[in-house]
Amino acid sequence: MPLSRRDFLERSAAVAAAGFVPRLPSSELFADPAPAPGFRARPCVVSSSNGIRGVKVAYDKIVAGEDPLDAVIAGVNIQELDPNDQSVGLGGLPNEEGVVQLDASCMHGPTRRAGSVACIENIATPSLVAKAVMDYTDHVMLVGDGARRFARAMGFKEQELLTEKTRQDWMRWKSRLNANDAWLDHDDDLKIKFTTGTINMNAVTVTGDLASVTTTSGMAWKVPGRIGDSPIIGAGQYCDNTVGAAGSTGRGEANIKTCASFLAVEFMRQGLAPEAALIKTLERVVAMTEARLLGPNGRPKFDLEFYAVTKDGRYAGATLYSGGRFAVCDAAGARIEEAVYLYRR
Ligand code: SD4
Repeated sequence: MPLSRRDFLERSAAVAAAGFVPRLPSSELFADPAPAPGFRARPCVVSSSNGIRGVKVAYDKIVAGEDPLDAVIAGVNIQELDPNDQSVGLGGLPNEEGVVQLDASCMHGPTRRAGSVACIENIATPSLVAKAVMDYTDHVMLVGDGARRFARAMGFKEQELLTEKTRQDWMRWKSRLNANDAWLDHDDDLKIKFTTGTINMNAVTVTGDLASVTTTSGMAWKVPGRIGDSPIIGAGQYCDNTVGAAGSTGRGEANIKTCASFLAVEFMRQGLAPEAALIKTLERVVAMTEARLLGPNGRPKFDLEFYAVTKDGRYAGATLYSGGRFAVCDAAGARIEEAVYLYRR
């Protein structure tokens, strides 16, 4: 005979009062196997292809015994401070009002901590500000003016991040927006119409300690205040010291909806190789894509890239469309490799 709700509640209360309700502490529910004694990983750093200089810097640091998060942040700082990389930090493409607004986040596997800043202005290295949020506050995420003021308090120097080149690109974009507005069109070709860029970098040390970081100027010409996936823990990057780390570049709006870096790490936790984990993650992204962003063949009109490393040092890069590349550095040196993909272009 089925139990009425009242009977059920009464019985449950009696069982609970008698102390018989089976309960597992969450640490046991989610326990991951501890590495075997003598465990050794293959140290490795993996990143988006613009990190080809940075992966070497980060790799040299982790094999010298430095902390994996300090190592990957040093790796991405190269791009953040390079005025010619128009996808991050100094020289990053601005929002529609010509203001550079940056996003970054990081995770430190061994201590299970995370930090993030979003929509921060005037600070060239938001990855370091994200780490400062992690190191010096009880918070995980600071945005906008609060993030900038925090950075100042931590000793970061403010500077204009719009370079002459990005200012001109922005003005060209603006003048071409509408043939009937008051801006005269330039004669020169507009090379940059709508671009994305970003750097994500993940590392594993010889002892299997992991870290991840993502930093970006986001989508060029975005609506002021727009925040992408890069500063969202679990979207722009994610790291679990028992499993691996993953991060992303590309259309952030697609990534946010699937918490895709978290998902990729969870697929690796289930035992999938990094390539398979990233492909399954891309399939989820496609399944969650709204109709207006699908072409007639049912495939997304945007691209999205993922990078992952496992606790034992296996790695992968994956893209929606063929032709994607990523950077890696391990004992064999720094190099660019072809990413696995979901669709042939
Ligand atoms: C964003 N994911 O803000 C970033 C942009 C990017 O390659 O990665 N572009 O959505």
